[in-house]
Amino acid sequence: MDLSNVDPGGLVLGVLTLLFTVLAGLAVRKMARGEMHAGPQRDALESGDLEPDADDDESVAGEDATALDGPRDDEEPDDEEPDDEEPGPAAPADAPPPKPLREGLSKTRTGFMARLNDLIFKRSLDEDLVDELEALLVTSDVGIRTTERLLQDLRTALTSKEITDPTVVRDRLRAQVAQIVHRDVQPIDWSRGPTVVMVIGVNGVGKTTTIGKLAARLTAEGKRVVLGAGDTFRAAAVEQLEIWGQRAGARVVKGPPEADPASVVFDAIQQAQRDKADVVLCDTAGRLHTAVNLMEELKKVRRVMNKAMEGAPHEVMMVLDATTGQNAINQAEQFKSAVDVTSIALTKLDGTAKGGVVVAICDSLGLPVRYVGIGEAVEDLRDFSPSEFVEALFAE
Ligand SMILES: Nc1nc2c(ncn2[C@@H]2O[C@H](COP(=O)(O)OP(=O)(O)O)[C@@H](O)[C@H]2O)c(=O)[nH]1
Ligand SMILES: [Mg+2]
Repeated sequence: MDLSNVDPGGLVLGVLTLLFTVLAGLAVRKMARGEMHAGPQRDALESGDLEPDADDDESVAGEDATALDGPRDDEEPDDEEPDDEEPGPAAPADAPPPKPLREGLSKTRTGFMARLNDLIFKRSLDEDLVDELEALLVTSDVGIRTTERLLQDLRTALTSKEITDPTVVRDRLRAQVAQIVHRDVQPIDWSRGPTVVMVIGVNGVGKTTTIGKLAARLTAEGKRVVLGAGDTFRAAAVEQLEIWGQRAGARVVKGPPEADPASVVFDAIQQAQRDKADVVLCDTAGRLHTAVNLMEELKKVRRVMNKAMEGAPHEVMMVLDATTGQNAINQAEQFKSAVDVTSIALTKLDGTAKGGVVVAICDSLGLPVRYVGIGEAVEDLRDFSPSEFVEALFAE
């Protein structure tokens, strides 16, 4: 063969083109394999035979994860302004100072305290007053059993006409309420690297919002937070969590549409371990086709969390909506029998005149109330302080 006719430049170009084609082909095949990796992992979780450390660094979590400060380049954050239905946190820069708890309780205060004052200052202090107080407390969602406990001492004192000053009635009631809501609660230990919190509760109680507020607060404290989008029942729930995650600067780990929630939280915990995160907050569904399905799913999610990290979840926080009154107690009992609930977050105290439910919850569930929600903004999630609550409730 006579090589003198071959153009050397053309030869080099030809070889380079060939090399590029081969490399591109390899890359495409590798990407396709990465996508398909999610299937077997989910199947393994479903059958329950996934070993704790079975996942490797090619976990699907990384590909589905989104983060404000992390590897996120597929979406424009500006497109994700919250709408009226699913509001995000208020902008911290021009946010007004946090409203006092007393203001958040204003509906309860006018509903309960005004009626209490009406009763004790306008009626004679005798045993009939006990019946009136009983009716007031029960209609404020304190619950019958708790009401009886609260009024035990007052009943004796009023029947024997021992009390002559109305303010004494109020002070004694206040002392009784304080005694019931007071608990020595250990704060959450955030130093477990990561501390895993499973958030549960029926649809619409405020799980996602509470997670978002908590995430914002924890990242503001300098903690690294990962959110697990375990409510895969509705696509909107994942989007809502992503909005909060973006605002808070927390990575959101989600699965493909209709993913197995246990798989998503597994990935979230593993991602958090890789990220050396301090906290994983896992959202869950609150509604499935039947309550039995929901409870079974939550049990499975809990089991799989423990496979991802021994000891997880460290906290199972049940979110209750204060506006649902005594129903909230029934919900909590139902969830408690399925998963080991460790604490309560009580939302929407601002939206009810029946804040007495706090007293019933503290009295009857045997669980600490960790947080209360008194509005939709970030700063409206408060640590529940029993003394502050009693003070705000009984303030003149
Ligand atoms: N007023 C008020 N609204 C709240 C509070 N917490 C949550 N919400 C609202 O309750 C609605 C349902 O909340 P969401 O987090 O989506 O509930 P989820 O279905 O349990 O996740 C949303 O419109 C929230 O803004 C609160 O403390 N106060
Ligand atoms: Mg939700």
